[in-house]
Amino acid sequence: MPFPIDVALTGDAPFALSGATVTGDPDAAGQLRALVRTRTGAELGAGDDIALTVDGSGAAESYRLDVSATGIRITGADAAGLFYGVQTLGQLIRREGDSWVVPAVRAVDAPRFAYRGVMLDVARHFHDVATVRAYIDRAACLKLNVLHLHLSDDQGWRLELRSRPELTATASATAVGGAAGGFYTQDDYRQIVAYAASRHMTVVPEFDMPGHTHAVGLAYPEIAAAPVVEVITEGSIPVAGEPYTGIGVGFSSLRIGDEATDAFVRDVFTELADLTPGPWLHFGGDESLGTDPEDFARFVAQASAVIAGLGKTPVAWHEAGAASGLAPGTVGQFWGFVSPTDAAARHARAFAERGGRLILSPADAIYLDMKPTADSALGLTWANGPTSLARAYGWEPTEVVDGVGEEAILGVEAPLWTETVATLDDIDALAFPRIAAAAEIAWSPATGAERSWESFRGRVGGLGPLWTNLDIHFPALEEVPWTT
Ligand code: TNX
Repeated sequence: MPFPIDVALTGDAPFALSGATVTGDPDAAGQLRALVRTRTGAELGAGDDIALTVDGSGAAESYRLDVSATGIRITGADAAGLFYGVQTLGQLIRREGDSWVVPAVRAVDAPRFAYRGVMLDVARHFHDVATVRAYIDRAACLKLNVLHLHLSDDQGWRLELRSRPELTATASATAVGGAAGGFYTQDDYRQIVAYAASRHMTVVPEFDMPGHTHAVGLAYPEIAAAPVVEVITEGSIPVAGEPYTGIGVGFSSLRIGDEATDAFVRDVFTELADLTPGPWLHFGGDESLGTDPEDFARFVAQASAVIAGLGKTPVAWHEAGAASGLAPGTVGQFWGFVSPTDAAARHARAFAERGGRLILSPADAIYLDMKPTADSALGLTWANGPTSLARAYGWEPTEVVDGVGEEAILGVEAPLWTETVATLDDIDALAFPRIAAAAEIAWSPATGAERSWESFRGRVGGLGPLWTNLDIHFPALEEVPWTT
């Protein structure tokens, strides 16, 4: 999981893990040792039963895996590919009587899409570095390679900036429902980025603008427009200058066309670019319902140009496609439904027409914050929820937006908004097992004998013991035949 391009049993006897040894790439060997220890309790010694190599040949992130009765070889095209081969091996470990074995298989594997993401909203509820690391581990073992961090919203600003210390000083203390807030120091953020890199994940940071900026107004009232409370359909009414702890959206906006706002945008993205080694910076652009459309277009042109000028690729939610001045090459993140409205499809296509590509996050399929079942205690339902695992699995990226085919698709991302999500257990309860559906859609070939709901649900069920060993508190959805 996700299913490989090609995998077959060889007919050989299985490889016995008891007393086995490992050699080769030290990072991958360390990761395999930890995985085997977690799964079986056994320690791999030093020696060449299991050989882990990077050989530089093949597609980016690809690997080959050969298991026979006498040894295991994993060869990655690059370090990421080797890491993914180790994850596949971890999933193959099983009990046979009293021992742990790996069935004799040969696999050849590479990803379909280069961008395979999860998003964590750390603004509605703050999630500390330990929680983010745990989420990175969960995503990486499913061969996901991007962590998008939603670092600012109406409820709080979550990253310390040297150029703008007022943001975290005045606008980070609270969260939805009056929960405690928090923020990442620059060291925290660097730690997250480095930890993600060690699991072959790139961090895509987002400061959401020009809407979703009520918190900015706590620090800089002069650049915040008055709240447009008429647009709120859910949650409490905001008051300018006071922290917002409700879950309403769309009411806030920066004041556009003001020199102080321009300076703010330049400062925050310049510092974010300095802190971020990855190629992408996300500037939001969603649900700016309280922003005049012409101002919105002006803002999108400006913010995307600032980011492009910093040598980064701008990313924005699909509404930003409405702006004719969008910087060429900006990546769009589509969050409409699997059958989109005309406007959502048109806005998404606009990115491709300007030389950018699309990240697909159809809300009624892979929004991890939708309730998985009607009786689930956590989650929202606005995106045609509850969203079953079957629905999360049953969509194809090239069939969502007319005119946006394989070439125009950068990848797939599963967002987890956190209005109802306060702890790692909450994250597990909503992300699992649907995160596996996102991973398979992002990684595996679109078609093949095992690309079916029946195969998928069986393979999800087979991961139950591994996820339990990894201390993932997944809900035992009735859609899945769980292996116990
Ligand atoms: C819509 S999707 C939002 C978020 C909310 C989410 C809740 C998107 C780009 N914006 O502000 O948190 O719905 O599901």
